[in-house]
Amino acid sequence: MALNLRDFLAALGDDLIRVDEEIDPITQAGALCSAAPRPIMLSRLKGFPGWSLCDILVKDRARQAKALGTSPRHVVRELSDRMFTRVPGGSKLVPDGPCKDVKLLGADADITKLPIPIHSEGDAGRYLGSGVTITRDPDTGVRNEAIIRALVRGPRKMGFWMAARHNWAHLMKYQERGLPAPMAFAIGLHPGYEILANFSGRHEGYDELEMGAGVLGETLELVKCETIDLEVPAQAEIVIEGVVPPGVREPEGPFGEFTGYSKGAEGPAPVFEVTGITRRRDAIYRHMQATVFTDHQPLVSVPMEASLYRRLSEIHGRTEIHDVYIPPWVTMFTVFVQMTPRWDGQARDVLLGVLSSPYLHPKIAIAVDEDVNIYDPREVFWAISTRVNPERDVITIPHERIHPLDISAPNVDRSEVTVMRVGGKMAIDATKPPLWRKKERDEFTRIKPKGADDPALQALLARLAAMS
Ligand SMILES: [Mn+2]
Repeated sequence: MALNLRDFLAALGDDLIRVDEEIDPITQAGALCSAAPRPIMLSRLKGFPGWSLCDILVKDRARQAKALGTSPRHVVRELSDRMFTRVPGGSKLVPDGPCKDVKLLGADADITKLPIPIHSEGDAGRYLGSGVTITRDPDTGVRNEAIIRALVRGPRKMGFWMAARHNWAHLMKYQERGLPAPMAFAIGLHPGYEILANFSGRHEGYDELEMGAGVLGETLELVKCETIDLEVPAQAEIVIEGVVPPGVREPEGPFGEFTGYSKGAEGPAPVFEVTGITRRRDAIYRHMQATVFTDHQPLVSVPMEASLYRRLSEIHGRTEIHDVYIPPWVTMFTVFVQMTPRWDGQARDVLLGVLSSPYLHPKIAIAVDEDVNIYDPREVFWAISTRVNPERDVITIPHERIHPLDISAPNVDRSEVTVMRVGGKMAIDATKPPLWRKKERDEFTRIKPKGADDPALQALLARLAAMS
C-alpha cells in the first residue's frame, strides 16, 4: 500500500485549506498554521520555488480518525486495541524509494534551502519541529523514533533538545564510547506514522515506525541512508542524515513550545552535523507549528491517550474505562478520564495510574462518569462543581517528577543537559458514588428536561442544537 503524506493530503479533498498567495515560510507560516482550523497547504513559498508546506493534519478527533482509519469517537479505543494486537507490523528493506529522488550529499547538503519556518516570536531561529528523529541502539541494533525540536544553525549544522528518553539513551551509549551517533530526520510521513512516532512506552525488538506499520496495517518500506548506517522510511518527503558528535554542547533555545511559553529547556544541548539530504523531486515540507492548539499537542497526546486507556483498564484487574481525552488546550498536563467506578477507591486508583505512567506530562487527572461528555469542558466543570467534595475528592501528591517544560515546577538540577523538575500532582475524582452504592449513586442521576425523549420533538431539538 505504501501509505504516505501526499496520498493522505489528496484524500482530504475540500477539507484541505489551500493558500495560493505567496507566503514567506520563514516569517509567515507560523501565524497561518497556528490559525488554521483544519489541514492547510501553502502552495507558493517566497524564496523556495517549487516547494509547498502543509500542517494541521491531526488537530482534532475527526482528522485523527482519518489518519488511523476509524471513527472520531473510537480513536482512543481503536488505537489502544491495535497497539496491543497488531504491533509490531512488518518492515522490509527496499533498494530504492521516492525519498531518494534527489541526493544532496556532503558539501551539497544545505538545510537552509529547506522551507523551515520560525515558529514563534522570540525563537532562537528557524526550527525543524516535524522531523521523525531516528536513532539506533548500538548494542541491540533496534531503532527508536520521536519527534524533537532542532534549530538550524547553518547549512550543515543543527542544535537540538531531546526529551525523548529512548533516543537520548542511544546517543549516550555512543558518547560513552567516544563515537559519533548516526541520526536521521524523516520529514513528511503518513500522519499515522507521526502519531506512533511519539509513543513513549516500552517496545523491545522493534521501533515506533514498525508500531505504526502494525497500527496502519501495512508493511513499512525502509531504505538505507546514503551517508550513515541507518534505515529510513522510503516514502518520506525529505530525509536529513547526519551524526551527533560525542560530548559537544552548545546553547539551544528559546523555542515556543506546546505549553505556550518559550522557557523551560533552553541551555547547553548537543549538535547535529548534516552529512546528507535526500528528498522527493517535488517534496512537500511537512511543518508542525509548535504553538498551542496545533498538531503539536495531539501528535503526542493521542498515543498517550491510547496507552492510558489500556493501562487504566487493567487497574483492579479490570476497570470500565470509556474514553481518555487530553484536550489540546490543556497542553497535555491535564487528563480527562471517562469511567464507571464499581467500588470505593477505584476512581482514585485510576487517577493515580494517570499520574504514574510512561509519560511525564500528566500533572492533573480528572475522572468523570459515563454521563459526562469529556469533549465538552462545560460538562467536565459541571461534574467538578456538583460531584466533588474537595476535602474528600481532591488529592495532591508532593515531590513527583514533572515534565521538563512545565515551568510551574522548579528545575532542581541543571548539571546535566536535560532538565529535572520536581513538584506536585493533583487528582480530582468527579465521579458519582460507585455502582455498589446504588442508592447514593442514584441521587446523582442527571435531570432531564420534560419532553427531551418525545419523538415529536426530535427534529426541532436537533435544529436548536445545531444553532448552538
Ligand atoms: Mn521509544
